[in-house]
Amino acid sequence: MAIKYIQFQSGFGVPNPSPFCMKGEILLKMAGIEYKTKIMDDPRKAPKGKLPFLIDNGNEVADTTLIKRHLEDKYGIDFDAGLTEEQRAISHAMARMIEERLYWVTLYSRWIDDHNWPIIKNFWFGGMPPLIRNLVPMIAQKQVKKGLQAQGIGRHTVDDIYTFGAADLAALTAQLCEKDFMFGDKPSSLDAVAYPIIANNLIEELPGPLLDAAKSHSNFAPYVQRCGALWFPDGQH
Ligand SMILES: N[C@@H](CCC(=O)N[C@@H](CS)C(=O)NCC(=O)O)C(=O)O
Repeated sequence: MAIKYIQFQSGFGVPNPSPFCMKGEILLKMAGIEYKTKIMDDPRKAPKGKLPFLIDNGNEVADTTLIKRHLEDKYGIDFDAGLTEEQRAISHAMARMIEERLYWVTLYSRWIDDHNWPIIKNFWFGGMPPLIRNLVPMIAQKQVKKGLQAQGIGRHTVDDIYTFGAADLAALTAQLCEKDFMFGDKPSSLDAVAYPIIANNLIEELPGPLLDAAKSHSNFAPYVQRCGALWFPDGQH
């Protein structure tokens, strides 16, 4: 029985507007495991209130780090085969940087930024019945604000937040350098984390300091194209 992979809908010209949903799907593709995608709109219905998650033979695995571990343990995959211990350590640290900070700056740029919020609001909630079309996004935005405060990033000035994000993108452009993938000519687990966040920060429809920073790195656009051609040759899924 094929694995069921539950994630958000596509949009904004990227395979998924959620970098975590892209990551989980790329891991499945890298592992060469058959899966079927199911779209879920409301993450509150997910086992841990966040997407993505997968169901493998009745076993629910929620969180992309646990999905990665599940694929490694159950199917004997080593996403980082060929990397040295030092490279694995760098990969681990960079993945944490992306997921624990750059992701939050990206979230801020979408849900708090005055220009981008109406676009995001329309994307996620525009299809709702008129009576709740304004109420639900207001509640959801409040939740995101709370999350940004709890994580810590929301306590900084706008300038500092975007400067943190730009520094993370600068670290990624330096790591990628002239290589095809983060650690050479073969993709590894860091590409499953880096490509989604870079692609998501190159969305022209969502302008701002993060897009400017991402566009200033000339190796990003070809990298996104290369990874997209490899994992999402049809554009979306
Ligand atoms: N640590 C989780 C993070 C997943 C995550 O943050 N998903 C976001 C979408 S990118 C989500 O579902 N957010 C909904 C919410 O927080 O209510 C993972 O690695 O899967």
